[in-house]
Amino acid sequence: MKPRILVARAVFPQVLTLLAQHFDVTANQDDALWSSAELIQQLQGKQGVFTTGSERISQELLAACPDLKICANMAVGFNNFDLDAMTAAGVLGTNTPDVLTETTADFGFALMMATARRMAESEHFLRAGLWNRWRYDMFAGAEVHGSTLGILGMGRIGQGIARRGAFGFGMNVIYHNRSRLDAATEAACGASYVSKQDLLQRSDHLVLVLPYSPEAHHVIGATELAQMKPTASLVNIARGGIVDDAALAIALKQGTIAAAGLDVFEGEPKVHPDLLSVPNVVLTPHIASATIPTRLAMAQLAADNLIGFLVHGKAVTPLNPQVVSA
Ligand code: 8YV
Repeated sequence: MKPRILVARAVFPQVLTLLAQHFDVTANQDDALWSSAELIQQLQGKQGVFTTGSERISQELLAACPDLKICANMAVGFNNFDLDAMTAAGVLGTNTPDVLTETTADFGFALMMATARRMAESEHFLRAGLWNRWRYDMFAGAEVHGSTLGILGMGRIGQGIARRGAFGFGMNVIYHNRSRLDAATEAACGASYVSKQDLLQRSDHLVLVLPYSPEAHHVIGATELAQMKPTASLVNIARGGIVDDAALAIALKQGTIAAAGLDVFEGEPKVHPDLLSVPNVVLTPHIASATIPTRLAMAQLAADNLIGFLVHGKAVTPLNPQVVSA
């Protein structure tokens, strides 16, 4: 008998076809959004689940789904997993690193440029029929080339953004991270390590790429925003909750910083109403990894993790491999 799995959200049909070769698959191609009680119900008798960042795997869910052996997230971030509870319950978690690095770095850089050069704000002005003449300072933004790019969180995606800035745009790239990179990696991405305070004070464009954790909650709030340059822009492609969105809306209104670009939000898909009414912010709906080849590679890797583990006993990108060796 084939193992039974749940694919919790709509996914590329070819990935479902691949999964169906190995598993008895329950799919959700209508992309219904289930409550945790509904997810628990759908998971009864399932050994594996294909999740996205939107499905929370909690201790309660694990306790109610004793057959579950693996949760394969189609995301590099896994803050929707209670990984400690999964390890304690003997459930493997997997994510999708590497396949989205360059695509996400492209987007982070694009969002930084759109924010600095006021692309969304000026486009709205044009669409509203307000453009009736050229003016010397109309939507004058901040310089990108030659300016200082700050990166908070220097993992694979942060390094990709650093390379783009240093070698593509002649930017002075500084970063802060929990641990400093080795000299060769710093040189390969053209970045210098600074304290968090220096990063806040010196960046013309500050891009956040750190993973979410309770320690990272509101790492950028009113106090940090007050340390930034009034001409600076802030970009968050990491996770909602890393920035205090209410404090950011106030900072944007008051001119504490010049502009922001946000792809992730606290409590998304809800967006803080004050962010919707300030003009100097570019807002996108969590699409940093969204190209078809990359999303397909992510879905395929999540599927390979399910097949690798449930069929061959070895996942490709496990998060808590100690579960398997235990
Ligand atoms: C996903 C992401 O699209 O990989 C991540 O961590 O944030 C995005 O690439 C999103 O989490 C849906 O799974």
